[in-house]
Amino acid sequence: MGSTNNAKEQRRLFLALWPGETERQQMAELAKQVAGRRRVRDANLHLTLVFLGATTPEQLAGYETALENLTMPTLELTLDRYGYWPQPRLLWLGSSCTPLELYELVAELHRRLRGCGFVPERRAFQAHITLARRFTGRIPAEPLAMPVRWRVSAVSLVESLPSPESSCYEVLRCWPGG
Ligand code: 2AM
Repeated sequence: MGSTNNAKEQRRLFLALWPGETERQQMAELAKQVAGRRRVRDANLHLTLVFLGATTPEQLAGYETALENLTMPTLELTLDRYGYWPQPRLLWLGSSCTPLELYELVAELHRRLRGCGFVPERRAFQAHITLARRFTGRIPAEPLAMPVRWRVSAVSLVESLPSPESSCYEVLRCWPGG
């Protein structure tokens, strides 16, 4: 029938800030220090802005149209603290002072996506980079001695692809200018 509700046609997608190599290496080093072998793969480190979930080709086309002409200021994030969420046992890297512009960017993404039927998550956005899942080690209480400074100027559309060990992420395109 060619139905787009066919699960095979759906792709698991999210919008994220995707680190450049320098920041990725710094994040990866921290993950190695605090989480050792339980850490997220280096190549998977990112900051999710909006989780789109299972997406049909039609939804994707709508989202891409909605995000055309997206502009964003250059943001500088200072990643200076660790956090831990006990329920998913998730150890993360974040900022003690998330810039207002980042919240505004997420609100703008929601506004554009709502226009084509996307229903954002109800829980409040909390900027974090997952360093380890199912984490059981010592949770660092002290702030980072050397914060990671991360200048971001683009939003990436990322696909989560299943792989035998953990998900594998592929950047499909970026805004602005992708
Ligand atoms: P997490 O790292 O806090 O688990 C790909 O799964 C990305 O989307 C991850 O960064 C994940 O965040 C994020 N995400 C947000 N909401 C999600 C959801 N409901 N299910 C799965 N991943 C979600």
